[in-house]
Amino acid sequence: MSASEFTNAIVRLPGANFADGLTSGNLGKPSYAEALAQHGAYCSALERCGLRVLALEADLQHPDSTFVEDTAVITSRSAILTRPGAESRRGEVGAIREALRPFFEVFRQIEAPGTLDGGDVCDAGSHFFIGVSHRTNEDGARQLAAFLAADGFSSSIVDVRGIKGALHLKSALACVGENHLVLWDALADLPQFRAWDLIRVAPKGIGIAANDESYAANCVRVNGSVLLPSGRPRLESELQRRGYKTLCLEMSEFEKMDGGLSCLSLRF
Ligand code: CIR
Repeated sequence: MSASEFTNAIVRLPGANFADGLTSGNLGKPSYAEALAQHGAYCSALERCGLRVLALEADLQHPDSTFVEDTAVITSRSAILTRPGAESRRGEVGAIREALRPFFEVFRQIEAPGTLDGGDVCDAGSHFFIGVSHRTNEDGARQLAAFLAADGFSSSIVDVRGIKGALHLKSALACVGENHLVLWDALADLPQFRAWDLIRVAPKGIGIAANDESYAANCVRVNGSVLLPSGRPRLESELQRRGYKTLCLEMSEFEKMDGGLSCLSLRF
């Protein structure tokens, strides 16, 4: 079950050079004005869920820095600073450490040769799933598992390197609480998820959603609500059917840069 009672969030405004960040997609160039508007709506949604939102200024040195989630893993006991897999993103971490300083006493750091992106870490309550991806390597995953174990959390590794389209584990997996995982079909048969109730997001839908809803696997439980990208009615109704309150957000400009809902904030 996900520990989803949060009081704070840290976000960073997208910069005017946001479109210069890393992307593998072919969805076109994002509009800065629309990204700002979508980011504003995202922050308002977090506030509506009861969070105090600390919004950091845009960092033009790092066009991907609005995706703050990749720079730290937060547990109830400590803040673990990452060493992002993309070299262009490593300089984002220092400022996040400063922003987190007032909130945490215990800081840990992933060290070379380990690499780890927060997008590869799925907090499922007392257990964490750690993705090994093209960003997070085995050494980074092992370092994180050791830090988590020291704090009393179990973890398991999920290798997503062979899963097409999965930049990170959380591109394809979310824990929404009450023993429910939202995940891509491609992960559904793995033994790591056997004890969980699975809500599958298939690449191609049927009926009311014939479109590809896979982007919505990156949804986020925030206190009483599940935030998900708008335009994915099949997942939305699957969540509602199980009693979840849903809140849909327009995320098109972040999707163009391979970013999902979870990566726009650190929640604690
Ligand atoms: C990157 O490629 O690093 C950014 N353009 C997107 C990062 C998205 N992060 C995430 O989903 N946790």
